[in-house]
Amino acid sequence: MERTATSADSAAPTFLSEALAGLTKPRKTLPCKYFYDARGSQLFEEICGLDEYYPTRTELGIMEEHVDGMADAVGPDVRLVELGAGSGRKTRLLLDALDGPAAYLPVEISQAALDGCARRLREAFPDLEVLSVCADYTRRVDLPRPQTAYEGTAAYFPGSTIGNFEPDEARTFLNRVARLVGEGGGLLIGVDLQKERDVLEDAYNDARGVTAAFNLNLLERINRELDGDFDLDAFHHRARWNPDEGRIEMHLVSRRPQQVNLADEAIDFDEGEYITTEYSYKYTEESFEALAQSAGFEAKQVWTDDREWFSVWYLEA
Ligand code: AVJ
Repeated sequence: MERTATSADSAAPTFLSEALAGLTKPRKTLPCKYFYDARGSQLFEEICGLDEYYPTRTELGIMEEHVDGMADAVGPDVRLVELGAGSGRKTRLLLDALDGPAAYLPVEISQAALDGCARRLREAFPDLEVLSVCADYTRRVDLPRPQTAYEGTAAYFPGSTIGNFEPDEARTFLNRVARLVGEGGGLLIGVDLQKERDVLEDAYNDARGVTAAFNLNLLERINRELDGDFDLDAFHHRARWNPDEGRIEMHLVSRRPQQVNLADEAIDFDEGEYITTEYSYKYTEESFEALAQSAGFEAKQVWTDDREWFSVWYLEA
């Protein structure tokens, strides 16, 4: 069975409106969700395999060691909603361990990524009901009802993508998820932890420059899709740890004074002026538990690796 539900929303902002809004602010920004076109998604997969980029392999290691405990926490016969469609490796581990999940519902804004995810999952779990939902999970999502009877709803949000939200947005988002899964529902979520500066900064400044290419691809995408005229050689990638805010900040720094045209706007850059393209917040166990609680979740269990570099949480609404 193949069905795709789409939450169309005519009031939704577009790439152009969001890019213009960000680039005309006194402190220029671009939303990190636009990193993930075909090339960006490919570069991100490459980042996940880099020596310096510890989060992916650390989270996978935690999953491999503790997935049975996670499956126990989630419980039997759930409707499993994944927020974002990844490469599917962690998801397959989880689905394998879960006791008779009733259905799997990937929620993903990119139709292509969604299709790829659904295809791989159907291949790996031919008996599982897979219901694709093409929607922006940061906004309201209506979930389709599986044909299979289910006990409750659990959400899965791996990869520390929660770190891309600022604290207020993270709280709003988690509260939305709490309402989505309903009282007694759960959220299994991967959260990157604070650690020494060098480890953090190396993870976002890899020696091969893959993260730099990933960051710069955002300008290439604006040129291609929005008819912008960014000179890619006139910007460089930078990532630094801000210990006061507890976040990695990714920037695209202008190498010289320049003007960039986008739609009918001329955007001026000073030398050294930068666009903030991503925040990646890192939590402590205490700060994440407090955040979860403030969003209407109770932290039921947390799993970490030996070095306590990454954490996976089971939260209950
Ligand atoms: C895993 C998507 C949250 O913040 O680490 C990787 C993306 N950015 N390298 C992260 C990312 C630069 C990322 N997320």
